[in-house]
Order: sequence, then structure tokens, then C-alpha cells
Amino acid sequence: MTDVLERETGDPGGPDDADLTMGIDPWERNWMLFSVVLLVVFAAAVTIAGFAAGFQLPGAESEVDPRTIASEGRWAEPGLREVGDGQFEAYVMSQLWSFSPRELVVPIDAEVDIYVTSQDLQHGFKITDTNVNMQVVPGQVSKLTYTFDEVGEFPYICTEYCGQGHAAMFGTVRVVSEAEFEALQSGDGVTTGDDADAGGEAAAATEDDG
Ligand SMILES: [Cu+2]
Repeated sequence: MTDVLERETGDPGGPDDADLTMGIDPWERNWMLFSVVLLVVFAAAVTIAGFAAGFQLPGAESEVDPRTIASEGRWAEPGLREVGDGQFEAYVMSQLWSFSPRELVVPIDAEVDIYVTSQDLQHGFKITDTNVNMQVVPGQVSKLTYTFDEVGEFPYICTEYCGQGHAAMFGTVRVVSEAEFEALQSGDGVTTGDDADAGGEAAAATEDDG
């Protein structure tokens, strides 16, 4: 078309000089504008996801020795512990091919700091229907905080292929009502807190019952 125009009229085509702003073709200007708008939209999406939707990047919380970690401190007895009012921490150990513990029972609206590490090779830790999704790297503790605001069962799975037993590597977060959680605590079903605390709570619960 341009070639035909040029041959017939000597006009190379394109916009008239009057349509140019600072020598920029209007189409080119519009595309430049469009790409700037896209960048703004992407930046807004990341900001909204980060602050409003509560997305977090799982941080490398600390470094550990994968050969000995299973017998050290809180890792020696992985599981859920109450650390304050409505505040919990969960330690989850990964190994071929299981998570310890296999079940975490959490009261509704509990804010849980979840720590995961591995004592052999790389695994993944994802709690379905939540945005908890972490790489689990031997020698490193991964941490995310999540508030469970819905009663139900949320299976956690290994998301990093780790050998023939990989598909069997799963567990469940069971979110229960406050009342059910207290009932479980006063029974033998669940251990939370240090032994002394758990004993104290159990005793207090028994007193309440009587
Ligand atoms: Cu796996």
C-alpha cells in the first residue's frame, strides 16, 4: 500500500507532520503509553497481593545442621505449641517420606508461625486452599505465618518430587472450633505448650469441668 502510494504520489505515507507530537507517530506514542500503563497495573497487582491479600515470601528463617536437627530443641518434638493468646507455632519436620507430625490440630482464628525443615533432601510444603507454600531445604528453616479462619481440613503435601514415596508424603491441618480445641486439649489427644503448661492447662480445664 505504502509502495503504491509512494509510486503514484511520491508521498511515503504515514502521518502528516501536523499529527506528530515531538516527532513521535501517534500510534507509537499510544503503544508507549500502553506499556507504561501495563507496568503500573503490574506494580499495583503486586502491591495489592503483597499488602491486601497477605502474600508472603517464605523466608529462610535460620540455618541448621540437617544431620542433627531432629534431636535439637523444638525440632526434637515437632508439632503445635501455644505461645500466646491465639498465637501458635508449628514445627514440621520433613524426611523421606513423611512429615512429622502427620496432623496439626489448630483452633479457629489461630495465628500460626509455621516452621519447616528437612533432615535429608529437598522437599516442598504446601497447605491446600491456603497461600502457605514453601520450599523445604535441608540445612535451612523455612517460615511462614498463617491465620486459619475457617473450620475444616487442609491437607499439606510435599510439592517437590523426592523419590518413590513422594506421593505418600502428606498430612493434615485440622481447624476446629475453640470449644472442640479446648476439649481436645484437656483430653489426651493433643499436646500443646511445654509439658508443664499442658499439664497446667489440663488441670485448669478439669477444674472448670467439675
Ligand atoms: Cu516429595
